[in-house]
Formats: sequence, structure tokens, C-alpha cells
Amino acid sequence: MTSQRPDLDALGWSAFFDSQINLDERPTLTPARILSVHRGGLDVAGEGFEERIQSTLGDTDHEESGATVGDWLLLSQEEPRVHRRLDRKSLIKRRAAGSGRRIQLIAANVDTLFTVTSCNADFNAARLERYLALAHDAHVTPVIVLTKADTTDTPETYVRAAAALLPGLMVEVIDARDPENVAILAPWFAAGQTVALVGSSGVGKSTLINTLAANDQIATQGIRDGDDKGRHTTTARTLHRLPGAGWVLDTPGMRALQLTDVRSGLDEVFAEVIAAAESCRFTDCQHESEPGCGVLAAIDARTLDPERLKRWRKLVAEEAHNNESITERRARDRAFGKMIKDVTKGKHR
Ligand SMILES: Nc1nc2c(ncn2[C@@H]2O[C@H](COP(=O)(O)OP(=O)(O)OP(=O)(O)O)[C@@H](O)[C@H]2O)c(=O)[nH]1
Ligand SMILES: [Mg+2]
Ligand SMILES: [Zn+2]
Repeated sequence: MTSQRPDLDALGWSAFFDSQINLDERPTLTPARILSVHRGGLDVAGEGFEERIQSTLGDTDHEESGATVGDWLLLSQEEPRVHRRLDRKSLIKRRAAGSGRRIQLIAANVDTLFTVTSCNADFNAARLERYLALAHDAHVTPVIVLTKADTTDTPETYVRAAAALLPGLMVEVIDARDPENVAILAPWFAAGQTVALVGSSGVGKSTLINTLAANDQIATQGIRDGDDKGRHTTTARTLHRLPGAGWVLDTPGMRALQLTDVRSGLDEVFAEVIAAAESCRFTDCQHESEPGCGVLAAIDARTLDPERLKRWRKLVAEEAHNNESITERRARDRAFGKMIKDVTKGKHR
């Protein structure tokens, strides 16, 4: 359903967002979408305007209560401009790299997640499964985009390996530099649609956007000989407007994708493992050597790939570990908060 505000509709506005504005807010507040997040503020676009505003939403990008690229805000005419953030249709997030283990918001209100990988040494089934779990959990349509089809004689081996990851998974294979090739992706970029591109450095995310936009606005850089690794050329997340009025999010290449809170996404990506486990005799079966184990039976019957089971185990363990540390940290934070309260009440004197 459109809201009959063509400028806003082209930005991805829909009845879902419109219904969140109260009657008394309508005369004074203006919706705007975040295109990028900077130290100095937020670049936003609304009906007939684009500007940089100050963020007053707390820890932008690191807390779900904050704001990230793709979010819709209601702006007031006076300072502070940000009145509030609207509820999200979807949110893609990960565990940030490094020891801080914080959540990093990647994008909000995305319709489609393009996981970009190349027909070369970057291709890795286990990594793609992580991205698929991320997309499923965020309720965003996943598509695998294989670039550099022109650099191999056998692109179909990559297509087959990608398609085997999930029944019905959509896989596109392209030369990201070739406009005619890239035209097959056009249906994903219909007016008001938002597509986020994720993947390792050097797979051609920015190249693809330049080709879609028919310009060379985003910097790109050759990959290393030998291991096909990129040089981390893109350093910020930015929403770009395409000629057909779709939106595409460029992101910096990810070194590692740590999953968090995506248990349901994992269950969907590894549905055949979950289905096999349903016939295990014991509900707490570890699928190691228990009698009546449905998973081991499926492996024996060759209906389950033992490699998939191995990768599922690893992801489930990692996910549990990451979530556990959040719970632990929250408990610590609570204990700390109580200590401060006690101190201020004089209990610790
Ligand atoms: N032959 C060929 N080269 C490509 C293709 N796609 C991208 N490239 C090249 O791969 C290199 C890396 O492309 P980028 O677009 O910078 O990669 P990126 O994914 O944006 O990398 P980061 O910004 O570091 O995350 C550039 O030299 C591109 O010209 C393709 O389909 N075929
Ligand atoms: Mg780039
Ligand atoms: Zn079992």
C-alpha cells in the first residue's frame, strides 16, 4: 500500500510507518530516513530535502534503541530535531568484531540482503550459511550474488554449491562491472525497495553499486594476488539512491561475521538437521552416539551431509557463547548499578 506521498514512497515509506504517527504529531513532525551515520551527525532524506542533523538517540549503531542506516525518524522544526525513531520493519545486526563484543547494528528497514561473494577463493559455504542465518532471523529475503563470473570457466560449480545451501535459495551470478549483466538484478531494486550488500572485502559490492547507478562515484580497489583478499576500501555504511528509485546499502567488507540472537535463523538454514533431530529418542540427544539418534541415522542413510552437521554444531555453539556473554554482562551491569545505588544511599560507607 502506498501513502500517496511519492517522495516518501520512493524512500521506502509505507503504511507500516505511516500508521505510527499520531494525529497530533502530523502537523508539526516530518519523517526522514537515515542515509548514513557520522561522528558529526546523521545524513537524512525526507520529502524534498536532504540534510545533516545532530543525533540525540544515544549510542547510535550499538544499541537496538539507537538508530542506524535505514531507520525512519520523525523530525521536529526546532532543536533537537530528532523527535523519535519509528518502529522497524527489519533490523540486521551482528556481534561487533574485537574484544568489546558489542552489538553492531548494520541496517534497518531492509527488504533484501544480498550476500556478495566471488567465483574465487572468497567462496566459502560455512560463511554463506552465517549470512543466511542473519537474513532469516532479520526477516529479510536472502539472495546470494556471485560476482566475477568472468574470471572462471566454471561459474556453474559456484552456483550449484550456493544453491545447495538452502532449498529455494535465490542465487545470481554476474560480472559486476557489466551493465547488461547487472540488469538481471533490476527486479530487486523496484521503487522504494531497499537492498543491503554484505560480504568480504574485495568481492565487488561497491563495483556493483557503481554499475547499477551507472557512475563511478564509489571508490573501488583491486584485490591481492594469491589469496583474492580485498583491501577494505569502503569504510562506512551508506544508502545510495538508484535511477529506478530503489535504494542500495554499501557496507565495508566484513572480516568475520559473529552471530548473535539468531537461533531461529539457524534453525531455518539448517532445517534438515532440525527435522532429523525430531526423531531422536531422547529430547536432550547430543547426536554423538546415543541410541535411537535421528541425526546419526540420517547421516547413515546419506540424507544428511555430515559437513552440514559439523557446521551447524559450530554455529550453534558460537551463538550460545555470544548470547551467554550478553547475559553475563547484563548481570554484571545490574550488580554494578546496585553497588552505585548502595554507595549513594550510604550503605557502603
Ligand atoms: N573481473 C571482475 N572484477 C570485479 C568484479 N567485481 C568487482 N571486481 C573488481 O574487484 C575489485 C574489488 O572491488 P570492490 O568493488 O572495491 O570490492 P568491495 O566489495 O566494495 O570491497 P570493500 O569496499 O573493501 O569491502 C575491483 O578491482 C573491481 O574492479 C567482477 O564481477 N569481475
Ligand atoms: Mg567497497
Ligand atoms: Zn540425536
